[in-house]
Amino acid sequence: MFATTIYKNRRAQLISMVGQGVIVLLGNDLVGMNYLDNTYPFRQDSSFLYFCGVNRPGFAVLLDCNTGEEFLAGPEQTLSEVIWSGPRPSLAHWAQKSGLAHWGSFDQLAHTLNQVQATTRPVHYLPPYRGEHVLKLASLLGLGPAEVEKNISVPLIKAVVALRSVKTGAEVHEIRQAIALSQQLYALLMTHCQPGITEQELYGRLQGFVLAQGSQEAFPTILTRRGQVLHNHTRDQVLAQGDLLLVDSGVCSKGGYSSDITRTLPVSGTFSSRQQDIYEVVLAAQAAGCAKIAPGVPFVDCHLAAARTVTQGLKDLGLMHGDPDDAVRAGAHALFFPHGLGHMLGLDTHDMENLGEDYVGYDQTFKRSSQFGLAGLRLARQLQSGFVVTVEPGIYFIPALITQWQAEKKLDAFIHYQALEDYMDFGGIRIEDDILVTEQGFENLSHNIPKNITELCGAMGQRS
Ligand SMILES: [Mn+2]
Repeated sequence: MFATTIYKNRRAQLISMVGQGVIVLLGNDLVGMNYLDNTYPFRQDSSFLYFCGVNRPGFAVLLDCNTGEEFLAGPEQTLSEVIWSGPRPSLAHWAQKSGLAHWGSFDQLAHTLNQVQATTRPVHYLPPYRGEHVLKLASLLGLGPAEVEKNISVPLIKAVVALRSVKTGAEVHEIRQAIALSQQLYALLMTHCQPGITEQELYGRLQGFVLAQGSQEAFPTILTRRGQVLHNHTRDQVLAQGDLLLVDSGVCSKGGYSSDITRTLPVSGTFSSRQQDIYEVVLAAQAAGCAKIAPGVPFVDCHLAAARTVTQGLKDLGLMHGDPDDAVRAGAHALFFPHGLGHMLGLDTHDMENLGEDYVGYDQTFKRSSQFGLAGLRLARQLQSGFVVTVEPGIYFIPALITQWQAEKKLDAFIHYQALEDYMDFGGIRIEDDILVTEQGFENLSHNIPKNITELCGAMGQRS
């Protein structure tokens, strides 16, 4: 947990931004896998963690924007729980740690909410992303589940996004801690990635490391020789000479902040010349996307700079043709780079995505495009100092997509379909780093994780 004053200040800002009514923030509960006592690993709701710091299941907080009163609702441990789970800190302990003056039961919380509902004062809550949250809100507010979804508070969403988007030094420190673990993790993977090992065994080594460090995966790891499947979670392949292994993974810091790193490794220890050509284009696209990063720059411009570099690079290799600017405007690069350049990073890997991607990444100035590829861009709006974003271009050869576009002769003024026939078994390459936006421009927080070809192959050359 951070110092108590940090949580008090965050809540005071939130209360003043929302202005009137009451705010309810729900923490997460334990969720049963196949019966109630057999639970998934606990993960606290990130907004609750941000404003209260309590990393335990079963809590909620009520903030009164008119009076400034704050109330923590949560469980008091029963004797049976002490017997089965051991003694835990009390509700009063958590309230004090978090700087909350009042605490009590959910019944008291419901009673206060009912009193507010009898007036014209609004009750603000965030979009529930778990069924349990919908039911809890429905019960607390006397609403049906469908009404709960309809009455989410846009002013609260906007205030939370404004606060959580800009990371303080203490938050950036947490992200650096997560990245430091990722750095060790990739060093380990580079040591063990070799022909004959299975994806599953490498993943087991990854998980073993993460658990031994007392950390958690920040999201389900992608570890695959079929990198063209963007979110491939199967791990049933054996790595072979000449394969590329794409690993997109993140871990949590002690405070719950995330890293999000992708590296693409040559299983043989060196790239073939064809792999090296494509790899260099992705690397150049990442550099082009990063080079633009500074406060005031719309992130969509970084995305388009990377897309243009992908296009120019593929043109130089004879896979695209025509004017690169026209090609990017038409969206031709999206055949190879069908996703956005990156997203916000913080307590969540896709930070605050549960609040609505358009509230996080777009605003009145930047509306989401409907063009294939650009439509997947999670962050378009102007960057601010203190944002942490990922920059993760890729080039993929997706046979199903190429085949369909080719059949439609789609954008064939820009795409050399015949030359692509040799690339149907290429796979995919993505390179991802975590970038802090600074007053001067940017800092690559994960620059120590090898990615240029000499460093990467050097690190893989150390294999036992
Ligand atoms: Mn990412």
